[in-house]
Order: sequence, then C-alpha cells, then structure tokens
Amino acid sequence: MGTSSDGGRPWQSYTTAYTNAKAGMDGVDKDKVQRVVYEMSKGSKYFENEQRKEAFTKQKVEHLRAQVVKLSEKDILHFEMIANKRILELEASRDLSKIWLHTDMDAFYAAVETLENPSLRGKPMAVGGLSMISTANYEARKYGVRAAMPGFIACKLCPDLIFVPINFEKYMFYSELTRKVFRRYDPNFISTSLDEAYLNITEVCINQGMSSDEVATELRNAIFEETGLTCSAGVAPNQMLAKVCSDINKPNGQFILPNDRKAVMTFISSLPIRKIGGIGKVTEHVLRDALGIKTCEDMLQECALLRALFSSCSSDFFLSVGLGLGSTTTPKQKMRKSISNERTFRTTKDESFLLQQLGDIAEALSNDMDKECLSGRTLTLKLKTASFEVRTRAVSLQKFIHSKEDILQFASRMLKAELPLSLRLIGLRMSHFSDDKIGTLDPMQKTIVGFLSSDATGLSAMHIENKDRPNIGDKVEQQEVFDFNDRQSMQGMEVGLPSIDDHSGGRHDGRSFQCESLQSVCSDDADGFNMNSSCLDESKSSISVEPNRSMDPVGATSTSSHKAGLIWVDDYICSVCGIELPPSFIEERQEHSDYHLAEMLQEEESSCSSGQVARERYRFMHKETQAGESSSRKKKQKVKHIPIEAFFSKQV
Ligand code: DCP
Ligand code: MG
Repeated sequence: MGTSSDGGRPWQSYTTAYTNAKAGMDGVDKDKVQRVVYEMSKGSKYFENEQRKEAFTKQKVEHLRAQVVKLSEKDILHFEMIANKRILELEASRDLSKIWLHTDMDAFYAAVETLENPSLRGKPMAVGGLSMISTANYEARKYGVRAAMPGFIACKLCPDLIFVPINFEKYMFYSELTRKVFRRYDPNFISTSLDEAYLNITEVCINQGMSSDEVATELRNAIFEETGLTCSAGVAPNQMLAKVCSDINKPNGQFILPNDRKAVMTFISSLPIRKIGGIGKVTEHVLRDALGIKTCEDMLQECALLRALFSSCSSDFFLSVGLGLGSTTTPKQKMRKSISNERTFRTTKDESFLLQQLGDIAEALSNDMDKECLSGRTLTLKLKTASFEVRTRAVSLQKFIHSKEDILQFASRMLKAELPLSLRLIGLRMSHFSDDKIGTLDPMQKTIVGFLSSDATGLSAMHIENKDRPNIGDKVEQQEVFDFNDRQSMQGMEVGLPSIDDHSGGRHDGRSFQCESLQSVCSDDADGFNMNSSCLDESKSSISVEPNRSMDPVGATSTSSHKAGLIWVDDYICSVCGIELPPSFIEERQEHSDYHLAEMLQEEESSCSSGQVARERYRFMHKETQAGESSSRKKKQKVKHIPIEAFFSKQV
C-alpha cells in the first residue's frame, strides 16, 4: 500500500470493501474508484486499519509460503495421494437429483424506496447517509458507488447522488411479501437475509411438469406482481452454485445451470474463487499469493498443497469448491446459535453514555431473547474503537440468563474493564443456549469451575475470541467460513491475529487470554451455512499462545510427545488424533504435541470435582513444564494463562 514499488499509483494496491465490484459495476472505471477511495480515506483510522489487515494478510501469505518450501517431494506425493482419495469420496457424494433456486432482490432497499417514491427512478441514489451506504441503485453503481461505502466517498464519485435514509420497517414488510411467494414453491425455503432465499424446486418441476427455467421465470413474475420489485434467480443442483448463478444476470435476470456433472465442471472451471460464498478477500489473496489458486479448478490442481497446509475440514471445503459440490438438503430445523444486538454511535469516550448504550442494548437483546424463549450462557461484548479496532470479550456463565439485569451485570463488567476507551460501536451477543426452558441449568455444561475457582457472581470464564462474526441480521458480502489458522490451531497454535475477513472494517486485538481450563475457544458460532461451517463450530479448541513466539527446540517435542503418549505413525500420522503432519514440520509437530498434552491434562481436570485440586494440578503442570523446558518456554506458558482477575483489574 503506497510503497515505492507501486509506480506512483499507490491506490492500485488499495483494495477495500468499497473497491470490490458488485453486480452492475462491470463498466466502472476501477482505477478511478480506487484512487478516489484511496485519497479520501488516506490517513484516516479506517485506512490505518486496512493497512493493518493488509499486513496480516501478507503475514499469512509468508507463513504459508514458508510451509510450502518445507514440504519435500515425498510430502507432496503423500498429500496428493490423500487428496485424490478424498476427491473420489467427495465425487461419490455428488447429488444431482435436486434442483435448487436462489433468489436475490435487486438493489433491495433502494428499489423499495424507489417504489414508494417514483421520482427517484432513473436517478443515482443510495440508501444510507454520509457515513455509510447500505445499498445503491444500479444508476449509482455505474459511478462505483456501492453498499458499505461511506457516503462522503460516494458523493465524490457521483456528485449528483441522492441519499435516502434507511427504513427497516419498510424492507421487512416487502421481505415478508416475497416470503409469501416463496412458500408457494417451497414451504421449507431457507431465508438467509431480508432479500435472499434458497428454494428446493425439485418437486414443483416434477409435479407441474415445468423446466427449472420456467419455474424461475414464473416465481420472479409472481414476486414482481406481489411487490412491484424485481429479483434475480439462479438455478443449480446445489445451494452453493445456485447462489453464484443468481448473480450472473443481475438485475432482473436468471441463470440456469443444468443438473449435469459436465455442465457443472465446465461452469466451475474458470470461476474465480471469490465468487464462492465463504471465500472473502483474505482467503482469496492468501490462496492466490501463496498457492497460485485463482479459479475453482485450481483448487483441484493444488489439492496436495491444500491438504498439506489446511485442516481436513478446510481442505474438504476447498476440494468441494473445486468439484462444484454444495449443500443439497434443507436443514430440518435451523437452530439459532446466537442472538445479538449492536449500536453504532458517534465516537465517544463518555463513560455514562457508553453504559447507557450498553443498558439499551442489553434490554433489546433480552427482549429479543424472550420473544424466542431463549436463555444463554455465553455473553460476548463487541466493541469497535475509534481506530476501527474490533475487540470481543466473552464470558461463559454457570447459569443460563436472559433478563436485562443479568445481561447488563456481566456486560458492564466486561465493558468497564476496557474503559477508558473511545468507542464507535457496542454490541452484545448471547450464545450457548439452553435447549429447553428459560433459566434451566444444564448439569452437563462444563464450566471453568472445575478448574479455576469460581467467583461469587457465577462469572467463571473469560476468553477473547480470535475472530469476530457478523451479527444476526447483519448483511455481509461474503463471510469467510473457514479458518486460516485451522491447521495451526488444530495443532495448538494461534497467531493472535484475525483469521477471517473482517467485514466490519475492524481489527481484532491480538491478545489471547486463557481462562477456561486449558482450552480457548477459537471459534463458536460462525454464521456460515455451507458445508464447512459446522466444522468450525467449537469443534476446534486451541491453546492460545503468544503471537509470533519463538519456537522450541526439537528436544521439547519428545517431552511433550511422551507425556501425551503421541507417536507419528508412518512418519506422518498422529497416533492420538490421526492428523497428518510431514516430518519436516518440526515446529508444528511440537505445537501439536503440546495440544494433545493440554487436552490430556484437561480431561484429567474435568474429572476432578474440586476446583482446588484442579488448581493444584495446574500449578504442578506448570512447574513440571517449566522445570523441564527452556526459558522461552517458561515465558510462553506464562502468557498462556492469565488469571481472570487480571482482566478485571481496571474495574471500578
Ligand atoms: N445491505 C446492507 N449492507 C451491506 C450490503 C447490503 O445493509 N453491506 C442491505 C441493503 C441491500 C440488502 O441488504 O439492499 C440486500 O443486499 P444485497 O447484497 O442483495 O444488495 P442489493 O439487493 O442492494 O443489490 P443486488 O442484490 O442487486 O446486488
Ligand atoms: Mg439483493
């Protein structure tokens, strides 16, 4: 960004959410847009934050490149064999029997506003204000104006731009009208936002003797009749492809991909990976710059590297993308994993104002939870600072809570621990719901109580999650649904940097606190819906360590490996979990051994009923580890576990 190697055109490497093309932006002068965005944001906090994110991406790329270099020819062959076997398995799972339709309203908010005020028709307009635009109509997009762009930049690109304030009630009303139509075609349609839905139209096609093309046309006409609004549709054998297809002939168009393997493979062969839901800017850049992967087909070409460098979960996702596979089923019941509420305001450090906002958010969250009869155990506080840094703090409680008072009690403790701080956004998210009724204590839920002594308030654990997720109701461009650190975090390494694209324009602070036994939660409720999102759901635990720490000498490996009873079968396979790591990945193997060691100790701890016993064991483990290992190791261990009291040290 702005280096001497940029030939005096630093904006060319300045790619942000604002400079990505959306539908209707094909003919836009990209260079001009990038220059304006660059010039208008240069020096701002946003700009600085983008620079930090770019540095993070570069670091990821360098890390992966270094890993690639370490792979021997034998390693590559080994992983190629495994990947090819997996490709065959995935191929065998291909289901071409379903017809999926994805529909997406055209310039939704803007179209609703224009419907209600026809004088806007044909003029460039945006919904939102000078600070942020929610969407722009297709006339405005010709100038490079788009959703998520600050209005003041949009004005520079398009001086005649008309702004219309946002009005959610209207959009919800029209969204409900579209849903009435969807129900006629698929009563179990999956709605992913106010303006998007997936419909299984297999039965309609068969029962009505209609082609999918005819059904799509009929459905779009019905939506127009019902609402006066246009939408676009994509039809394909699975949800992932249907979504890609609905964007092809936007606005007011449709694209049909037949249920035929050859057609799918041809379609996917040149498709840029960024078109796939779940692959965002960071993933795109990292895969391109580190592994040379640009198209979906490249995923198959580079299958050995993907398999070697990513967890099986993520590499499965990548290989599925390469094969054009996606979900073909309707989830029986979409279980909500979290519920949230957030407020953006003018940047302030006024403590009473911030606490007042927090109270309002807690109340709104509590009301929303009551409507759905939810009570939860993990409360996450999200803060966006004046410098766009996004911090999340979470607390796991012994009991399930739902009342405003309870939420506020824990939320204000978390907030106060951060103050003084200049903030522009506060959010609260509740997750880990009780399955049944409000207030029920789940005896099976393990809390930190068995490990560290609980405090009287029931506040038992706190960790800092290493990534941020969009909130329910947030509209995000594409959320990355896999974790770059996955292989590393599976192995117990966390670099303390964000691992998904941060669509909120924020940065996550790199600190890692470790309080819940030896386990830190590296990801809980990713809002992704596709095949690999479930892989992220709490399935991976990691041991948080200091960012960029120095690695231990090989000697330490044997100590930990021995403790965890771990050997490397066939030179590659971990005897404990089956993960594969080439012999040349010495440091990663060390991390992996450490992970199992911690896991083993954790199991022991959880079988202890007394917190005191657990603490003693914890101390013993520390002493033991420190005695046998290098001084850098000692430092690491200290960083791993920060007592919860430390977190509240600033509390009033
Ligand atoms: N939205 C938002 N913030 C964003 C993106 C979208 O508030 N960053 C809102 C406004 C949009 C609506 O969600 O009207 C639907 O989002 P889409 O991405 O589908 O965008 P549009 O419907 O506006 O345009 P199109 O689908 O034609 O590209
Ligand atoms: Mg839309």
